Amino acid sequence: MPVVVGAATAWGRAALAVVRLSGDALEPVLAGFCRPLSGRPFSWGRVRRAEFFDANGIVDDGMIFLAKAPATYTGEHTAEITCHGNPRIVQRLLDAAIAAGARLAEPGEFTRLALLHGKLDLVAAEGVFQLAEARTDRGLEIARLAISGTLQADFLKIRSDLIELAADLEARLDYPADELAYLEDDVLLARAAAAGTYAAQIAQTYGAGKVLVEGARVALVGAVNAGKSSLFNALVGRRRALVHDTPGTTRDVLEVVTEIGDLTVTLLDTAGERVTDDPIEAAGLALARELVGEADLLVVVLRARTGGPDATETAILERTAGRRRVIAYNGIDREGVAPPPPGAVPISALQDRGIDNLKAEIRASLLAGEPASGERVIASSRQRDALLAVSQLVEEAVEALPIAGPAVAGDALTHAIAEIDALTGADTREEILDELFSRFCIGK
Ligand SMILES: Nc1nc2c(ncn2[C@@H]2O[C@H](COP(=O)(O)OP(=O)(O)OP(=O)(O)O)[C@@H](O)[C@H]2O)c(=O)[nH]1
Ligand SMILES: [Mg+2]
Repeated sequence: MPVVVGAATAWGRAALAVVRLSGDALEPVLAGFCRPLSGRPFSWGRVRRAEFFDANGIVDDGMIFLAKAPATYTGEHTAEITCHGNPRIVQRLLDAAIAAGARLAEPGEFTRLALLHGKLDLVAAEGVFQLAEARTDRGLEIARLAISGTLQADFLKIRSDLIELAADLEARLDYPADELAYLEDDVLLARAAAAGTYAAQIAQTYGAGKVLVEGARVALVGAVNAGKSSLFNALVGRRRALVHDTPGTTRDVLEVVTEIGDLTVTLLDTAGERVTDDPIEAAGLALARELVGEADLLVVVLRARTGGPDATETAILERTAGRRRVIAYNGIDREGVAPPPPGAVPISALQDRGIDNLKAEIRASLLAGEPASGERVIASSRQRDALLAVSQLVEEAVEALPIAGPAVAGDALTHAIAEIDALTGADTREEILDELFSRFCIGK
């Protein structure tokens, strides 16, 4: 394997930075740009002070730690260089390592090597990614569930349950009942259903898990003049969006990252809805619809009035009924307005009233389905999709057994097991890995 090199720390100014190398032919590469300050040669398992150089002379001095394969993160020989935290220094060290025979690591390549050498399973590798991403303490806990092997063990338990049931079905086809004792149908069905239900239960935690790890995208939507931009400013805590009593003020989509409780939220302000002949406004509405489609939660802003919602608002409420949403009834400071419709949160963006209530609703809605601390939560859409497929296939097996018989039911279970193998990495197809590791930073 060639030696790969990457910056393991973020690209910026800091006290220190770390450059990492991995590969079996590590020593000749190091000799090309590092030398020990003590004069004694580098040795495995030791931290040494060192000087780093390139063709133009000394670049920096720092520490170097050499670890011998296979007891390393990647399973290959590795070196970790700690230098001063200046991107120019890091760039020159990377270039010097490349000139000495290394290759620049791909995103996530160190973790991919670890996977390749059996140091990590696929679920734990995702945990490594989540650990760097996590925006909350619960997010860190979720990443630990993946890294520690707890999740993997659960997935393998579902797998072993299904293997047992599939084997039972298989045996029924090959051997008559008087030769072997089989599970009663209802016992087998109950066990299969339990495994499928458990898979579905874990899958359902994805929405909350993703929010806790990665944060959420929340879009403000509503008719023109509802007070979306005013609310946007109130939620962000500063005047960021233009507010005006002319309907159609907002055209472009505005995005600001803010905190709602302990959650990191990317808040989107969008153009208000109305029928329009103006091509720019229409383009703004089309852009809003596209970006709103990807949001984790909608805040539907209704304008408080003396009557109920108007036709545009009614259409928006109907269209968003299937989405995760919170309804804000804005402008309760206005004279003689009707009480809020059921479930809507009364607010005044102008007077900063009800905003904390609304934030609490947004947070609760984003975390709906979050199990108690310590229980299984996932934050990977890949895991969610696989678990949903497992539960679906198990359901098919359960339905098939009494009608179509053990061959068809067994076939569905075999497919479910294959899904779990893809999930845990027993089946490490290249495209799964490419998809996964493309999301990593280089040097991880
Ligand atoms: N009385 C009162 N007026 C408000 C409140 N919120 C917003 N307004 C006023 O309503 C008008 C429209 O507010 P915006 O925040 O620009 O509304 P918008 O929904 O962003 O409008 P568009 O961008 O045109 O879709 C402005 O004159 C605001 O000052 C409120 O809570 N109470
Ligand atoms: Mg606006």
